[in-house]
Amino acid sequence: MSTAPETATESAYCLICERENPDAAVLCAHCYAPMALIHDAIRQDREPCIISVIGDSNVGKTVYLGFLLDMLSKRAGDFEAVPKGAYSVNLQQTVIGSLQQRVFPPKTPNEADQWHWAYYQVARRAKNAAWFDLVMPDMAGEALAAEVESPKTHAVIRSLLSKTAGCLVLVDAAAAALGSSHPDLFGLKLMTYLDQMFAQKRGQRIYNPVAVVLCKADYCPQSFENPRGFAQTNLNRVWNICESRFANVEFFATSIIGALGFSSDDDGNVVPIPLHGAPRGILEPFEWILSCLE
Ligand SMILES: Nc1nc2c(ncn2[C@@H]2O[C@H](COP(=O)(O)OP(=O)(O)O)[C@@H](O)[C@H]2O)c(=O)[nH]1
Ligand SMILES: [Mg+2]
Ligand SMILES: [Zn+2]
Repeated sequence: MSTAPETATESAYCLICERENPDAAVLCAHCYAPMALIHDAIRQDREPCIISVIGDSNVGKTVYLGFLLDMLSKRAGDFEAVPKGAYSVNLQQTVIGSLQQRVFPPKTPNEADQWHWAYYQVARRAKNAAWFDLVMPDMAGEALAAEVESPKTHAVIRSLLSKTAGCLVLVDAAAAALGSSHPDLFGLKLMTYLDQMFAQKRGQRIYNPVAVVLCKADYCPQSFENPRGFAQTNLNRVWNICESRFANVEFFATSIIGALGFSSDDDGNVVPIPLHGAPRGILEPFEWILSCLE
């Protein structure tokens, strides 16, 4: 954990990129991460415990995060969640607001300064329960893809993941079920990248909890019954690297849509219309990660 040197009473060091910022800054001027992460952890005298969400472009990260945050802030599953700053509520608002209008939320921009860094402090509603820092930069998949292809293009992603205690890896189960090898191959790249980031000693398996989340499971309901079996069949490369390198991995199916309709936009492209929201399997991966870290 980075702490400010004794002399610097008027500056603080960003937890993610470790660069200096004025003490009063709300967002880091360099990587736009929430500065409350460092201030609150120091004030509460505890180590930050970061959980992050990653996945390819278009797998459903924004939608998933929006629903997870909304459920947490409504105290679902006996959690207590405190949003830190208006920017944390924005993501949730965009997602829930869009779906009420029966459209999917707009795509996340690629520039780091337009990412939604959502920061929630989460704890179970029990006496003396530990607090967790749910820090989720709703990053564009392209940025992640660029970093995974050639490490250090997006240093922020690297430093975030190196400080991450647990990770949710989202994969497009609908595309995988249709026979596309892309979700499996991209997932394999992500897992390889995580393997390098988390490795303590060469050859040792990774103990950080990793939840592989099978998104858009409404397209392939069989994944709800048996997520592990689904992954082994349709995401075999991911399954294999998990078996050989990750000691703490679990598979979950997720969907936020009860029924889809289809329409076409002005250019004649088919666009899916979410007719009604029916979130399923949203909290489970998150709960599982917490139970591993507690
Ligand atoms: N059927 C279905 N489609 C989804 C679901 N979640 C996301 N999608 C689709 O995936 C697209 C991309 O979602 P988004 O969250 O923006 O992906 P991101 O690029 O990973 O942030 C949406 O526009 C929807 O068309 C889901 O649970 N079910
Ligand atoms: Mg997005
Ligand atoms: Zn920073």
